[in-house]
Amino acid sequence: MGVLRFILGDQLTRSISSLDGLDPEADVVLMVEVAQETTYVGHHKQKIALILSAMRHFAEELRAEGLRVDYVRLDDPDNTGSFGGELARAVERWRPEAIMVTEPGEWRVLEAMQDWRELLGLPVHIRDDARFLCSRAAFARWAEGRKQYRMEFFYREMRRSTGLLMDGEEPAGGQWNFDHDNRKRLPANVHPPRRVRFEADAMTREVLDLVARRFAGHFGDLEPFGWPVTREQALEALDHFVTDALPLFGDYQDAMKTGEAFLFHALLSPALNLGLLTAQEVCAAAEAAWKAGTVPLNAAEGFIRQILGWREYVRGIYWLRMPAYAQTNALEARRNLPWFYWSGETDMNCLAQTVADTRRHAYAHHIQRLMVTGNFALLAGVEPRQLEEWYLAVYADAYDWVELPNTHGMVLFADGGLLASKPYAASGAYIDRMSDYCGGCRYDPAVKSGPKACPFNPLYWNFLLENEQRLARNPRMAMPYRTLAGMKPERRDEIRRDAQAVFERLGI
Ligand code: FAD
Ligand code: DLZ
Ligand code: SF4
Repeated sequence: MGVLRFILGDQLTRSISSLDGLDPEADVVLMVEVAQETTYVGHHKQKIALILSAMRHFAEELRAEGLRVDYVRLDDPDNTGSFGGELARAVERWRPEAIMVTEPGEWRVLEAMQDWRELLGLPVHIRDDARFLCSRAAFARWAEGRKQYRMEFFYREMRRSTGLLMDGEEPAGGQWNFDHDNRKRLPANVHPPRRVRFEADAMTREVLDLVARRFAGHFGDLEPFGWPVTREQALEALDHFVTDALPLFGDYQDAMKTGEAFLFHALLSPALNLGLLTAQEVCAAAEAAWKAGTVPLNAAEGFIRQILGWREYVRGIYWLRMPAYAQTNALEARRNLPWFYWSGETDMNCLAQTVADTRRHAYAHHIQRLMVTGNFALLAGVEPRQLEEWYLAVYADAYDWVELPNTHGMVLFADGGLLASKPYAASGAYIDRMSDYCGGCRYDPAVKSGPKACPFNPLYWNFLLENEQRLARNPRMAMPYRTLAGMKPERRDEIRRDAQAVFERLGI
């Protein structure tokens, strides 16, 4: 035969580079469900179901097109459980002249790929992943010679190079960024739209049964399961988002509300990261809606920045800095991850709600991830590796290339400020301003110490105290450190005692 074209579970795009030049007569497409990938972290049940169902649907689409697809299921009795093992078996079956694969989204898998040539005894061609708007090489050129990599500057370059939301050389509306308009609390009379969720067809049903049997001990609820598992469904989800939610996306981007996990967010990251949608088409859809006058500029810009800016930027940082990136621990954080991240059992209402949303949907929106679970772990000094494992496991959209920079850099400042110019540390007042969580909490965000005090308050000041040597000279931290400098030694001791009491209660 010809070439064995190996497609990984998050490469479900017809135009994936590993299929370029495919000869339908001679070549075979290989896809494998393997235990190593389903268990290298304890993925949320919905995440496993999503990936396996989307893989099976994609394989069917390729077959319907007349391609030869060799698909290995997880419960195949001869399944060896690893990419390498399944490739070796497929080479025995097909005797190809070479393997063609698109580079993976994880350093771990890329490292394993380097051994495949020797393992399999034939050429292994690794092609670039062309699904991103900024190639790894272009990002490296942008980063060269810079001391700090600021997303805002990268984003402007990307706006210029793609022409998205540009008016000639100038940004549309005369501003690059409308963040200032995008920090509203959700008023009681504004109701988020009903979201499109997709019924499981027979193929998804079979996968749901498999996951229920095989991964019963994994985190999270398996059902209701409503994620798009085909490109057709993902396009419907995109259309629904642009029509029903995008117009208010900007205004309420940072808001949080009890019982409203989705608000005006896109819910598109699982489909995007699997390859069911491209970044280019999603940005183009938002821009087109703005041009048609159905979406205001602050919403279109706020949304496009997340994808054209943040998504591309974190991917660039990941490949530029791995594997050393994951090893840093700039704030020397060593505490254990509190157990409630897995159990959801905590009397801190914001955390209980966020973990509950996460368990139920394998989803929480960005501000919940950054300012609730992320912020708490930052303030508590949780060891980066433990928090990273949690984020990688619990969200349907989580892959190392995007999860790691967000957790390690944006949330934990473990890279010492490569990605963010200051830690996103906040006390209970921020959560109170942006949500209704505090109203239903036994703690009070306005109380600074004692049994009613919101635990975020002593932890916030304790974080500043613990990191005084490392952070006090950061100009963006000048204000809180001035306040700290004005505190009496007795107040500092009280903060340390209150924070210690929180750690003891949590057993960390
Ligand atoms: P929206 O809020 O509607 O945003 C639109 C799109 O922008 C998203 O679909 C996503 O593709 C992109 N986007 C937004 N913010 C980011 C960002 N910071 N980095 C990369 N892309 C972004 N996103 C993932 O896709 N996978 C992850 O594993 C992941 N882990 C995260 C971990 C932490 C600690 C934090 C703070 C953020 C993480 N994010 C991750 C980013 C962001 O929270 C999710 O992309 C977003 O919540 C997905 O939901 P949505 O599609 O409704 O997004
Ligand atoms: C995440 C995941 C899971 C749960 N299962 C599989 C699988 O069985 N087969 C597969 O090809 N990919 C799976 N994936 C996605 C891979 O982990 C992902 O492709 C790599 O981590 C590279 O990003
Ligand atoms: Fe969270 Fe504190 Fe508000 Fe309770 S009072 S919900 S712990 S921020």
